[in-house]
Amino acid sequence: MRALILVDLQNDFLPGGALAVSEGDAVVPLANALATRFELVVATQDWHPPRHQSFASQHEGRAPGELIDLHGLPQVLWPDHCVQGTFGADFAPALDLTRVARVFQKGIHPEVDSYSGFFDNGRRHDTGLTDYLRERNVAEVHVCGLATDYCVRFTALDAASLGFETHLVLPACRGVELREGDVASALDEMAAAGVRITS
Ligand code: VGL
Ligand code: ZN
Repeated sequence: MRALILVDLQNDFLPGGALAVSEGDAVVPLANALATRFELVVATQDWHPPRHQSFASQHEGRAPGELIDLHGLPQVLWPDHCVQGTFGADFAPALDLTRVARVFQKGIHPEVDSYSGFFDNGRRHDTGLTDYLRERNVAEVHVCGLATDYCVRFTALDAASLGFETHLVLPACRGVELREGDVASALDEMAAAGVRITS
């Protein structure tokens, strides 16, 4: 069985959102079209409590884009985004949710960020996605969404490390590109980990 994983297609990552990804909105129609070609479609949703520690606003004198140590893990500080229950955390209105069998929320623990749809960045909490896919005999996953250099990257890397044959649908991804080259190095890293990049 093959599954499609739609990563974080939420208002805050679209142009005009709190953590806008350039051309993020271009991904949505592609995701809708892809979804018709898979028997199983799941989505991840960045879903932070209001004072999540990945927010620069929670660290005196810090600005978005800065790197800190958060309980022993490197943490990029972000603008407040995808706060539970807000418009920014909602899925893009143009996303066809009728084909999404289940949503996996992440980033819910205030003290640790969670880029991957499988585990948090410290690999302490599991979203349940691994078991969900294994119970349905999924052997192959295709990943797309936002953002290529953060949540898409870590979701694909975890999928590959868990033994799923993992494909990245590159045209249906866009990156944050905090620093120039971040998307290119993310693609190199994924390819080196066995992720197949489809264009
Ligand atoms: C993401 C930064 C912070 C993402 C989520 O969806 O790629 N990036 N939270
Ligand atoms: Zn986040």
